[in-house]
Amino acid sequence: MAAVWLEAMEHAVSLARTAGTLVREAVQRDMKVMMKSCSVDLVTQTDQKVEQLIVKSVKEKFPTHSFIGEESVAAGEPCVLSDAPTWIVDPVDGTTNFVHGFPFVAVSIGFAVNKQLLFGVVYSCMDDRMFSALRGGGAFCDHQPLRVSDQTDIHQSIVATEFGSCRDPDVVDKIFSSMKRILSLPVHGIRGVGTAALNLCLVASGSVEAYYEIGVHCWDYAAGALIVEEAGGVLMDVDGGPLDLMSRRVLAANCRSIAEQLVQQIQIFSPERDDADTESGAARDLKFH
Ligand code: LIP
Repeated sequence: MAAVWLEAMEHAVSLARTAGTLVREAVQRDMKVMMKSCSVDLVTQTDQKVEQLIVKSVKEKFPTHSFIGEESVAAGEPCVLSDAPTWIVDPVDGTTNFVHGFPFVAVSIGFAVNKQLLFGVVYSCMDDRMFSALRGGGAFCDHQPLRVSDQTDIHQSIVATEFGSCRDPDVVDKIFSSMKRILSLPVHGIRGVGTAALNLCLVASGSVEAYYEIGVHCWDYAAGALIVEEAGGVLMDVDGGPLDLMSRRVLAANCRSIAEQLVQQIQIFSPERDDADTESGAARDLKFH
């Protein structure tokens, strides 16, 4: 691995810790909550402040690198994954949790070159845990190696998923229908902590066997996806095809057979791709409430 990528990863770990401290401090205070695409898609000044801090620092240290950030895209920046070294950042993953003081919030930093993820860093702010993975170098939580569960029987598994932030009735029906089918397999349980990044870290840690979601964004799952892969897990699209970072669909599991059985149960839908139309990001109004 080139020294410059290792340097970038070290910088990402340090930035995630600094950002996470800001997030943890902000939870205690009053916050101004704004809406993005709809009334349940929230953003706060902390999301914006933390992203600005990360962008500024990355641009100073690695001026030639590209950047995809949740709040930059919301403000109209393009969401394009080119071959350039690209930082893919969610400053506050679990914004709804953050707003409500529900204690699962993460800073997520993925890094790709030639469209391939090279490292992922997920800092769990509320319990001060640093998850990281470097391609080919394994996955770790606070320097302890991570390994996915060795369970191969889906009936003895926990599956993580989320309701997401789309309230279109057809989408809500599909989400419930998938959950009902999976629950009835049966599985031991369905869980979700409200952040894609931490759900993926739960797969990597062996606490749940799988996680899937449709409607998330690349900044929610880029870093966690590599952490799962490096912990020995498998990644795919919810339709069983290869994972696509721009498709807004992710399925991660401890083993291929559990992933493939979930594919049979998931009701597919296709949100607009992250790279479909950068105009839609620019057109988003932020509404205060
Ligand atoms: C969140 C994701 C979560 C999803 C939410 C939201 P945010 O990201 O991590 O998995 O269910 O709808 O997209 O907006 O908190 O960064």
